[in-house]
Parts: sequence; C-alpha cells; structure tokens
Amino acid sequence: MFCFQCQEASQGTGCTVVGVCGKPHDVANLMDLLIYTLKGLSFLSLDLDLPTELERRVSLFIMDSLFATITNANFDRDYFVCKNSEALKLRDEVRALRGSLFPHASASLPDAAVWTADEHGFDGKAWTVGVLRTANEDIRSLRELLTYGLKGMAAYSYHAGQLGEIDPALDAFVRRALAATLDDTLEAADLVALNLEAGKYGVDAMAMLDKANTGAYGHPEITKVKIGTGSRPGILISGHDLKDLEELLIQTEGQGIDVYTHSEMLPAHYYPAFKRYEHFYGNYGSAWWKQTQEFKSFNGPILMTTNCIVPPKDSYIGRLYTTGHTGYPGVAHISDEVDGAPKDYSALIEQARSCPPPTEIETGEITGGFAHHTVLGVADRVVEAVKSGEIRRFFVMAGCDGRMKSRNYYTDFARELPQDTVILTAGCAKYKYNKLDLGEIAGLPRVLDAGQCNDSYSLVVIAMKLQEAFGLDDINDLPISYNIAWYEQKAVIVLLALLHLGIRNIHLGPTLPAFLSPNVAQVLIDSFGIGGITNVEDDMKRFLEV
Ligand code: FSO
Ligand code: SF4
Repeated sequence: MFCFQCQEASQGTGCTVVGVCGKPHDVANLMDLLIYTLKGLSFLSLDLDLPTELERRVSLFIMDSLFATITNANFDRDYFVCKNSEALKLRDEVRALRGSLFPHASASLPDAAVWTADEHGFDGKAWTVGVLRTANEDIRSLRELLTYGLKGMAAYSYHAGQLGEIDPALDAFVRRALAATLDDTLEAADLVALNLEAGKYGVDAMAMLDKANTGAYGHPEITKVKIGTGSRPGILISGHDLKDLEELLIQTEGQGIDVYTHSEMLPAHYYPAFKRYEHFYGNYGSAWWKQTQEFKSFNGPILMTTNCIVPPKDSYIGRLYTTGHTGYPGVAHISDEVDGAPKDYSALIEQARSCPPPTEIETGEITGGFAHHTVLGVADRVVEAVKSGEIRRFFVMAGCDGRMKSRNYYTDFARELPQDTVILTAGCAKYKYNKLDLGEIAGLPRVLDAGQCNDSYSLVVIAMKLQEAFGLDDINDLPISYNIAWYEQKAVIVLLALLHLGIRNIHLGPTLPAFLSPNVAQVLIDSFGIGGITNVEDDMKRFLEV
C-alpha cells in the first residue's frame, strides 16, 4: 500500500504498512484498484450519451465509490471486493455500449478501461495501480490533489442526493476529471487548471447540499445545544447525513429513548425541522477522534452515518452500527432503504432499551446556527461593528479536528485572539475552541459556528455579502484571515473551492499535505499565498499586521 491522502500520513510522507487511521494494507490496495477502474469507467463514458437509467447508475456508482474511499469511512475488505466486482461489471457494460457505437476505437483504450480479473486477482492487480504508478512526483501530486478533491465532492453530492438533489454537470465533471488522471499528455499546468475547475464544482456541490439540507429542514437558527445528559437511555448519531438522522428521530419518537449527536452531527440541532422532536436531547462529547473514550461512556447504541470511524474498542463494538457507505468488519450494518422505504433502526432501538443512560462527561451548552441565512439577517449589525472598529478582523478557522497534539495550537490561537476579533467556523475543527468562553461582540458570540464542514459554503456566502456591503472589488481586501485546519479529503475540496473563488493567503495546518510535492506546494505559495502555521505568537502577529 501507499496512501498519503490525509493529514496523518505516516512520517508526513505516506502510510506503507498499515494506515495510521487503522486502514489495513489490503483494504488500501482495494481502494486504489476501485479508483483505477472508476477512471477506466469514466474514460469510457466520456462523450457518450448514455441511456438515462445507465447514466444514473454510472453517476451514482462513481460518487458512492469515491465517497467510500475517504479517510475513516470504510475499513471493510468484503465491501471493497464487492465494489470492485461491481465496478468491472458496470465498466464492461459501458464499454460494450461504446464498442457498439464506435467499433474501431477499442485499440486505443487504456488499461483501466480493459483490465479484468475475478476477485482472486484483485489483490495482485491492486499492487500495480496505486498512487506511485505515476512516476513524475509533480504530476502525481496534482493527480492526487484532484482525486482527493473529487472524493470530498462525492461525499457532499451523496448527502444531497439522499435528499433528492442531483447535478448532472457535476457528475460529468467528476468523470472528465477522473479520466484526465489517466492522460499522460496533460502537463502540470493543465492539471493545475483542472484542480481549480474542481474548486468551482466544489462550490456547486456545497451549494447543492446547502439547498438540499435547508430545503428539507429549514434554515439553521441560533441555537443553544445541551452537552449534559438526561436520565433515559440514548442513541448517539455521528457523521454528516441529516436524512439518516431524520429517520432515526421518527422511529425513536415515543420510545422512551433520547437521541444525541456526536462530532459533525452537532449542527443538526440548528435546523428548525429537528427541534420539534423533544427526544432530540443534545450533543454528547466532542470531535471524531475522541470516540474511543466517549462511545464507551455513552453506554448506548451508536450510529455512524459517515466518516470518521476510529477502529472500535471491545467496550463498545457491540453497540456500534454503520450505515450508507461506512463499514467496519464485525460491526452491524444498517442497510440502505429500498424503493424509498426508510432504513430500519429497530435493532438500535431494541438494544437501547436495555442500556443504561449515558454517563455525563460535561454540562452546559454550546451555541451555533450561524449559517448564511442567520448571519445575513444580522448583516447590518456586523457591517456597523466593522465600520465602528468594534470588530477588527474575522478569522475563518473552519475544517477538521484530529488527534495530533500539535492541533492544540488551534485552542491556543482561539484563546489568544484579541477581543475585537470574531471566529467563523464550520466542520469539526470547532471542537478545539467551542467550549471556551470567548465572550461576545456586537451582541454575537465571538465563535460563529455555521455548521458542518460542507457549511463552509455559508462562510463563503457571508464573505461575498460583506464584500458587497463594503463595495470592495477584491474579496481579499476584507478584514478576514484564513487559518484552516485540515484532516481529510472533504477539507481538500473546501480548499480548492476557496482557491477557485480567488481567496488568497490561506494558512493550512497543522501540517501541509504530504501529497503536495515541493514544486506543487511552491505553485500554491506563489500563486495563492498558501502557507503553513508556525506558532501562535508569530502567526497572530502576522495575521494582525496585514
Ligand atoms: Fe470532521 Fe471527519 Fe466534516 Fe471530515 S468528522 S474530519 S473534513 O470527516 O468531514 O469535519
Ligand atoms: Fe494513512 Fe491517512 Fe491514508 Fe489512513 S487515510 S492510510 S492515515 S494517509
């Protein structure tokens, strides 16, 4: 195996024996093989007018598969063996159609479009198609940057699709981009352009998910979320999928069970549609990486709707459930809905009844719900506060949390920020400072949480609105600094989206991605002013001197 797609890549270069995340080498290889066949499938479907049903199947398959290979989503070998078989079958169906339309084109097909094996041959083939297959490190870097951006985009597109939103233009781009990673005639400049184009589609994907979520559940509102526990047994839900949450809330209503959120599901409390459920109790614990402690003391069943799963401990593995494209060997899986019927959560409900209530690990509340609709509703107040000097600068500190100790930088940074600054956040990065008492400014909390990482879209809408309000030609002239923490591939698409919008001087930490070669990193530094982080004192000075 060779994997360097996330911030925890071993030694800052790549995992080669087993993932720091716990991903076994054979699963990593099977993911590479799946991506390889997706590239072949994409190549074959380029310029083809597929029949509607096949078109939908191809789009869904590509998006679902990309999503399943995201860091910490699925560790299940059987799942990936099955996915690889399905990929070959679907690819061959498209190839047959293409062959019938262009009978003389088969001689020029790339290996990804023609290789074949039964499942016993998957592991052997997988060794030959991974990341290192691209010898030139700059081309490899740009191909992988693009692929990881597509993975993030696929995750957001999947959630939007669950709520009935699709975007054929986005699906078509994903195929064009995947096929482009097979094209040896493309040079670095072509791939840089394609990465920026991916950023444009990243904005579209986040906007589509925003539309899906707010269309189904209303606009997030300013909300205080309890972080203590009640006296009844609970079910804990983590991940990003609001449809899964909705079905769980419906099925648990009146059952004597409370539902709690963990990590990235916290922002669900901000949506008006979920407030009517009295048993939607509060949030338990913190970011994803704390789950090995927090799932133990939760005492009840836990549902993982997306990443980030940490290899489970014996103390709670029997209470853990996956659904959608998440999976872990030995963990019960809740099947997808069939023909529009809801998923069946009766196993969790049954188990919850015999579990003690969660052990309380903290008390109090956290406040959030500052997505674009809410913030634009108080835009006048915000603009006035900036003009009067009450607010000196905003700091976008969106992104991911993670287990590296060096991430305490973000807690210290938030704490040290002067009182006349405001933090705009989204994603699980917020857990590094959302329980600190940082006070208020202009009648608003100094930490404005827009929601999940995909709600970084809200931060972009807010920035564009402020640009308009101040009559600025360049979004970079706003008093906003970007100090973003990244961990996995959704953060990659958020980054590409920000670059596409022309935002400069983004600082990324705690380390720059291992998949950026020195030359590619230099391009990002020269063209976009991307930088890393150093220490709180020096960075603070640098940010505030701008
Ligand atoms: Fe966090 Fe995990 Fe939302 Fe990521 S829970 S790290 S960027 O999956 O998706 O922010
Ligand atoms: Fe390593 Fe991250 Fe890849 Fe896991 S996802 S194998 S930690 S680089």
